[in-house]
Amino acid sequence: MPLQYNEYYNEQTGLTIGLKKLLFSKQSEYQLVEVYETDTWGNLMTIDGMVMLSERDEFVYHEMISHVAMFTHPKPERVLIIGGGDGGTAREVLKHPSIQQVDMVEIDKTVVEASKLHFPGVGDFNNPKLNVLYEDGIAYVKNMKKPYDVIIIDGSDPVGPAEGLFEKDFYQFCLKALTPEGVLTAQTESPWVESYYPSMKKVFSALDDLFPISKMYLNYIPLYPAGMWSMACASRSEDPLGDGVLQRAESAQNILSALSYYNPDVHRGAFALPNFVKKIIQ
Ligand code: SPD
Repeated sequence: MPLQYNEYYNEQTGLTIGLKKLLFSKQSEYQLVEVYETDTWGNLMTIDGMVMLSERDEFVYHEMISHVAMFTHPKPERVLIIGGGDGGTAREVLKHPSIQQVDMVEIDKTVVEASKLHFPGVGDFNNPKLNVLYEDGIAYVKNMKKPYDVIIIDGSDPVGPAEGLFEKDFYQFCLKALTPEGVLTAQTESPWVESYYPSMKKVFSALDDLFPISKMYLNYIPLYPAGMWSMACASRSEDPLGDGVLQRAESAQNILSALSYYNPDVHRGAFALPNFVKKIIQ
């Protein structure tokens, strides 16, 4: 086994992580799921050679994809997570006392298996409010029976099984699957990696057409390509930058005190976009 993990996002340019050993490797029906012990980042999960999470930096992604949506909705009770098999997003959502049910629809059981074995601090899989379904998320949203207050798209990159999560049809189904005050967040790749631009443009133009409110926001994840990561927040009525949203967040000290990245200032600031990023989705 090489002593380094390399993820190239442009020719020979990429990310290098020092490895200690390979802990898990399984080619599922859908993808290759691997877990390594690293020299700096704790355990690291990759899917088809792309970093999904490390123990040390996972809090950024999971807090930002969850709490922006959860505080934007006035009282989120039912949440749907598409993907999210490592359990980190569900863990954050379940911190909100208004929650009654979280349905996590993960296509690949192997991701959950790897997380339970090697990321014990990430998932909250024994929480009785969490219902894990091993199904295709796109088909699930299309045939949704009862609408959700929040939908979080915690998928992989736009290659392989996650490709459909960047298509307009999918977001049309999501819109229909949301309650009138419903809010959606999704991971939308790095603004520094040009090969992602077509997917980013597709998602933001779909959200813009379909939802009354849609915005990009940013966060900083050291192990994702180029470190700067974008997410989308689309909403049927609440503006994620509305006063009510930030007040709700301010007053939830019981949740905030246990977080490592998200706070109301970060929430507000995350929506400030550099000009080159605005241009990608204009
Ligand atoms: N290139 C990284 C994209 C990863 C998005 N999903 C990560 C899963 C974490 N729950």
